[in-house]
Amino acid sequence: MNFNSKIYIAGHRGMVGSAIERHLRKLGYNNLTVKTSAELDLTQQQAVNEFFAQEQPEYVFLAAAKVGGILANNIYRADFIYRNLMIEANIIHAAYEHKVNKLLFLGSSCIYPKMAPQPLKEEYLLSGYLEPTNQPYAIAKIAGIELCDAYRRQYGCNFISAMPTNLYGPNDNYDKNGSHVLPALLRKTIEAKKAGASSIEIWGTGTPRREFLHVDDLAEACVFLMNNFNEEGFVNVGTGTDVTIQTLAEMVKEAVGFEGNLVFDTSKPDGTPRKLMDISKISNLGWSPKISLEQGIAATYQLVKDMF
Ligand code: GFB
Repeated sequence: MNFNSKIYIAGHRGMVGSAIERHLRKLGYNNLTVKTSAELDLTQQQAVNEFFAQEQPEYVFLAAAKVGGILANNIYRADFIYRNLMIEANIIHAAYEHKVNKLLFLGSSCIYPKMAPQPLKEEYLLSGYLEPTNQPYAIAKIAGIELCDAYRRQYGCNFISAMPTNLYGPNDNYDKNGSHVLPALLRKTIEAKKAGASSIEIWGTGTPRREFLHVDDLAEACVFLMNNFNEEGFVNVGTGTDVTIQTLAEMVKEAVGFEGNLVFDTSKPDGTPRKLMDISKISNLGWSPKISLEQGIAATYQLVKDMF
């Protein structure tokens, strides 16, 4: 990419897309094209084709997706597979038809088998059964990787894929049932502190381990990969370290200054026991994350502390 390249960010209102837009603008890439979902419904093939025909983007960051936490994935199973398949198939095919120079597709660490060895190496994809709570979403994201690789092999398109670990940061979703664990715990803890409550509820047993990456680090990694990676397959993007959900809850308590107890609701699912990325591939390419989990939680707390 150069600073004049025409860049389309699909999903620029979401947490990932908005972070990519902020990062690109900060670096000096200003020829950006974006559309809200009201202006362009990415599940509609004809509308997507017309948009590509008119705008002729040279580079595409495919950050548009239907996403959510463990409960949303488990309940809205049809929406998660249908919307994600449609969005990625429409954009990837239009990018091929309209001769986009390069496209970056974003997936998720839930593409890996539930019981894959840890840390998760890229080669473990499709080596076992998936976690049932997010299988529809995971299968859609695996299809996205395969689309990129298939268009590369058959048509020579330079389409690449990045698989981020669990993300958090500005523009996250704080919906009580739909959100991921980190924003959910921030909200619950802030509300409990304000209400003078004696405890907060944690879903599951607190023993699953998760890795958390600040979305600004992911945005930097995406631009790095767009400029430095041109191969089939995909690249993990994470921090290489994880914590238990209980430890995360304690870190959030500390950041918020809440002194109550943690109460575990074991009627809620734990999901995958552990999801830790092996980040040697992206490290060897020359990128590593900068924002520690402590710093990231503190910064996110400052952003949202008056929201609830
Ligand atoms: O972040 P989360 O919803 O998604 O949940 P996954 C992570 C862990 O935190 C699970 C526990 O063990 C939850 O049971 N948890 C504890 C909570 N309290 C809460 C809470 O209040 N809210 C939430 N949401 N969780 C998702 C996938 O899996 O991760 C997606 O479903 C995607 O497909 C995404 O891959 C990154 O890490 O389990």
